[in-house]
Amino acid sequence: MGYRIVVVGATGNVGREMLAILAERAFPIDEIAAVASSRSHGTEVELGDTGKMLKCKNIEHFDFTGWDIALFAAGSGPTAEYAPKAAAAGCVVIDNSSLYRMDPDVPLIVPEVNPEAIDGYKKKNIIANPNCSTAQMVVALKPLHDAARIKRVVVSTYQSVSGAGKAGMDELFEQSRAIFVGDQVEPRKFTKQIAFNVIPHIDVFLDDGSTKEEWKMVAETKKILDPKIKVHATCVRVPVFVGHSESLNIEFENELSAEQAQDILRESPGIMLIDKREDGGYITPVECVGDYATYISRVRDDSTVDNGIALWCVSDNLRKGAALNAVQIAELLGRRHLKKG
Ligand code: 11C
Repeated sequence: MGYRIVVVGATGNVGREMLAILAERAFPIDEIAAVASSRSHGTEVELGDTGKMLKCKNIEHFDFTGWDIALFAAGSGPTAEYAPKAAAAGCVVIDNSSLYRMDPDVPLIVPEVNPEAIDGYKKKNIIANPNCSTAQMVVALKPLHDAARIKRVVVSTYQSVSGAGKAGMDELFEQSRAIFVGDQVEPRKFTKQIAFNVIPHIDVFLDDGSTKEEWKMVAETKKILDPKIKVHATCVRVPVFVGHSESLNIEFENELSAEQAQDILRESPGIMLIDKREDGGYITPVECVGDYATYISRVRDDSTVDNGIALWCVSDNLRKGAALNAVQIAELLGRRHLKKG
């Protein structure tokens, strides 16, 4: 016996990955519904590469009664309208938007990091999925925090355009083509030219000069891992289609050498250590596309602080940063609370 699953936002980048990952991981499904906005009503999406086509239902008329779990990848606006209706109908919502992440009554879960926090989901029947750049970072930080207590993290991100949705991917493609053929480049989705450039700005600016993306990395890390950890983030958009990269400097309360950190990371859940200290002995974003792992490379001592290391962390932002983490939450929910069969 399996679950009745709804994917909301099934035609978007993340919704399609959710369908792919449910199929890849053979999630026990009795029935699945692809749901989207009225614009996409009737559009067909495939359940991974199973050949099974799903005709999108219109969210405005969808009744969540009797469905077990809804994976929402619909953005904050539609989520605000429909997630409470789904939750009230008894369907557990796993939401990829930022809407509920900091709600004290909604657990914010990365299964490798804080699985036990899922037990609080019944207050609202909603579980939040973190921002992609936070998810991969906390997977890397968790085993190191357990070993030596992290005091402070300084992170710079190199985030792919798929984080900004299909429009971001189209803009990188179109601008690259335009530059090759000598056409004018017009920024639309991004504030400046993204092709052959980098932009130190993701999401809106806040009063202190940081951006909301940077704030999310700080606030979400505290909620998921430990409120005592200090994080300073600089988030940068780079001309990469899929895969977010991060450069981390981590300061610990206790001693931890780069070599000890490598040994810990090699054995930790969700992590692949590729760190050969030679030409090409590290991971780049194009190599992580379609994978589940958070890859770690370039682990080295940071001699500017008493107990510090630096490392490079890369993951598929549409997978561990979004769809995979959501499906892993559904699996965890099934194991701990919604047992079937
Ligand atoms: C980006 N991290 O790369 C963003 C996308 O809060 O879920 C995801 C935004 C979020 O643009």
